[in-house]
Amino acid sequence: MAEQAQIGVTGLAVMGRNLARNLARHGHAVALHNRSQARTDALVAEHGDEGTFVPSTSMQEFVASLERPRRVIIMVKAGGPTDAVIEELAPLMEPGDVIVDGGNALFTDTRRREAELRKADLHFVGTGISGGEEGALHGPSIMPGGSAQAYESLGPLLESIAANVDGTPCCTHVGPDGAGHFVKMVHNGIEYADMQLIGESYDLLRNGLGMAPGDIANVFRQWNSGDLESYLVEITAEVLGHADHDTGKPLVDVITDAAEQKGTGRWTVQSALDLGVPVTGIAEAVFARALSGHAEQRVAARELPGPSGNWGLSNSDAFIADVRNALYASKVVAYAQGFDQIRAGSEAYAWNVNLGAMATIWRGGCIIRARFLDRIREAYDKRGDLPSLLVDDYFTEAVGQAQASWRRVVAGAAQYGVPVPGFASALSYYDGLRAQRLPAALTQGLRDFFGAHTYRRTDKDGTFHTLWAEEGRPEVSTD
Ligand code: NBP
Repeated sequence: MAEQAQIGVTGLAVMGRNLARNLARHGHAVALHNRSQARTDALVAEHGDEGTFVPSTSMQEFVASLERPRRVIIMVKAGGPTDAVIEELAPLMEPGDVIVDGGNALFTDTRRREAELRKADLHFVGTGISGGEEGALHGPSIMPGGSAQAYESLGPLLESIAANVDGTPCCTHVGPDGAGHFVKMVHNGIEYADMQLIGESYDLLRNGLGMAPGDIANVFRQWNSGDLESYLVEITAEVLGHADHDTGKPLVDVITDAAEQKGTGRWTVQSALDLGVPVTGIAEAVFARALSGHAEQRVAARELPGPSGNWGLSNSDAFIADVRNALYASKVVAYAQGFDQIRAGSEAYAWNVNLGAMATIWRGGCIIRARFLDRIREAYDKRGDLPSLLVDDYFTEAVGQAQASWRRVVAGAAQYGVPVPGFASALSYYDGLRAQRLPAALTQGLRDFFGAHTYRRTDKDGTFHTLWAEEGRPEVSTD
């Protein structure tokens, strides 16, 4: 077969199929392959008129249909299937060719695959793609890792199909090897935190104020016109405003209250533990989903004593404003923590990730797209080594203004029995970060007492140990 396709996609389930269509719609000739032929045939039959597709029945035929250097996007189930496809594909490729994994791979797998394929002079580009199936078709946010050389060949193609905000594509070279998948992982972690905080806001308005879902939908609709403007807030209004076709009840009242997870939130927290970055917002969100799924425990605990959750409030406008401010402040904390994790990962793996650029490519196409990402971009553009988003002037002021509301909401939730793990831990993180002195000094004292783990002093250099068992408890220098 003549070499005719500029890029190929193997794996034509929802994501691969839509990505291939997006590429074709942008004028790229796209080679198609799927393990089982039916998906390839269906794509050509249903959408063949959208652009130039070059279908194939085998991997050999697929590779032969690509112009050189070959560019292949793998869009299969992450894990074993990705390895299986690489095993079949790589021997057919030649030095300089580019293999892209667009699935939700664990970044350490991407590092392993990249190192392995580099030995054969193949470029392996682990690429985060966010936006779900709609994003894949109409413009996702794309986070490619891999070599700069691979990006030269691949970048223009990916940028042409990515979402675009103010003339800037939501796609940029993130950094070497696993950087793209790492950033996508943290993106998903932030998505977990954001959804948890939105859920807590809903719960407060529902249980604290006794509002109906349809009325809460209107509140979210209003919030979506200000600082909180974001895809997730927008679709919250849609979900809350939707009535179940069968029963006529609000759909949210018919859906089982046990949230599921595919694992990227958990990966984010596991990585954060390794890196020593306190991503409390993401962790609380992952654990809140886990708690929601523990049906037996929840049934057994339903009669535990405690307040009912109703605050008996008279001024609903003031309360709604408080919840809004608490949501905003907690969101800033969650994003600040996520960006801290990207910086820590970048340092640990020498990726040199530009944090402002990550905020830029998340402004469109992806699930956490939001107006305030512009502010995050500005903050990191102003100061690349910003120690925390919270100390950027804009966010310091915004969170400062939200603070009284935030404290009222968290205190009230504790008093009236509404679970707000996201709001409460975000506020504790904020207070921990700004504390003049932390009880960590006592922790060090205890560690020295029971385990001779030593401590440092505020007034002189070196490490010290108190001889706790000796009379007079003398202190010795351990340097
Ligand atoms: P799935 O994750 O459901 O995977 C189905 C595809 O994998 C099919 O093409 C299937 O081929 C292929 N496949 C499997 Br399963 N095992 C294979 C093997 N051993 N060898 C070759 N092919 C194999 O597809 P998806 O939902 O389109 O997602 C694709 C990737 O994109 C995943 O990694 C996913 O995590 C990621 N992602 C998904 C979303 C989303 O919203 N769905 C968003 C962002 C990223 P077959 O047709 O022959 O069974």
